[in-house]
Amino acid sequence: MSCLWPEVRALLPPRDELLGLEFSEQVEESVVYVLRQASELLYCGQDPQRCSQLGQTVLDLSWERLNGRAWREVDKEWRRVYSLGCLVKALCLCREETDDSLSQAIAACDMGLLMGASVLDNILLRLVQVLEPRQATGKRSLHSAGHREHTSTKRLKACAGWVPEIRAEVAVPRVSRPSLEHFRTEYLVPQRPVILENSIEHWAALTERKWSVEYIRQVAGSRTVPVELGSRYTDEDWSQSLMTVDRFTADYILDQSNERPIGYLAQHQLFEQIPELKRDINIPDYCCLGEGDEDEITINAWFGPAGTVSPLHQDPQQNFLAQVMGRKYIRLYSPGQSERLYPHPTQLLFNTSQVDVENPDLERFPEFGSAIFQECLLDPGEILFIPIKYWHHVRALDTSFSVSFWWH
Ligand SMILES: O=C(O)CCC(=O)C(=O)O
Repeated sequence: MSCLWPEVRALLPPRDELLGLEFSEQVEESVVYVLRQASELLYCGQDPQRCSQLGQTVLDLSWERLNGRAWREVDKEWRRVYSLGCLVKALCLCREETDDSLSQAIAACDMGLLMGASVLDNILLRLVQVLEPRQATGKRSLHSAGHREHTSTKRLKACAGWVPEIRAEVAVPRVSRPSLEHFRTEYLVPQRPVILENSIEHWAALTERKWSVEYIRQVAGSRTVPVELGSRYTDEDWSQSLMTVDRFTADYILDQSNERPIGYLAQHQLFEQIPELKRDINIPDYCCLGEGDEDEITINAWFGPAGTVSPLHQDPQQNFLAQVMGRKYIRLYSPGQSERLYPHPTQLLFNTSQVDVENPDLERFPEFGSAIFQECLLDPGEILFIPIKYWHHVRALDTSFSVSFWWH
């Protein structure tokens, strides 16, 4: 294969002065100085080791700023600095051109994409797109997926294989490819949940590039993503960790042992980070009935093994939950039932019920027994419409990939 560096170099501005290393006074001059030194070395190609050290210094300093306060309070300038540090690191690794250094360079880009701000016309994403095809896919075997570092002790629940029977009286209604008007008047305006059948069967994710664990590994195996560890986010030992998709699938999905822990790739940035997956799905046409613009729609990925649970909670937007792989069991309660659902009293979890829907403690939560609900099994190719603030509890019955669209 041809030498990598010229291809990588072509992504960069022709001269280092064009890197845009000007920042507001939020960023200390000393950090900018280190960044400038690193970029000079990068452009003249001298002393790669020193360049890499300087890049690491920028990363360490900006990482502190990113993590020292609540996420929304982090200044965007520091996120730019972090992304540029990731860029320097990735570029130094590209010079080495070994399999290992390429994986590390992709990981550095992903860290910038996840934690930083977009710089230089999304250069980190463009760089990944150059590096990805260079990776020897065959070498990314399950064994190289990395060792386990997780600390979660939650194991797969013994109820694997459980498929609930849905009684007709409580089943969510189904409709096959309704017209926009029919959906609007019958479901959107009265805010009634419904399963839309035959509405996404044309998606590439369900046809020519049919999603499977193997396919996801092929497309995204070397990418670093955040994974939720533990059975549900309300549990005390629940945590989050960053790992490659290869490692996630190896340790949390493909591992057949009883010791397999629970991990969930539940992410709203995945499709921005990995456009190769986004091209396989489409925004449902019904979203045009909302008031917001298309670019205001949040697209979330939910990829995990059988047994992942999203505990009963509500969201402030309309939701189309589209099932691509595997089945899910979903229980729904209207916002009118809120008092019987015992939302957590804390600000952080006020949108989440304290009740474990599948094993309710009726002594602590007596009203829950009389709450009215609907439920369904969602199959691949189906979309569930969840109106604004409708409470939903979701359990994956199989290895599952769902895509949800939050819109208004
Ligand atoms: O699929 C899941 O586990 C949860 C989906 C969800 O909560 C949502 O789309 O808002």
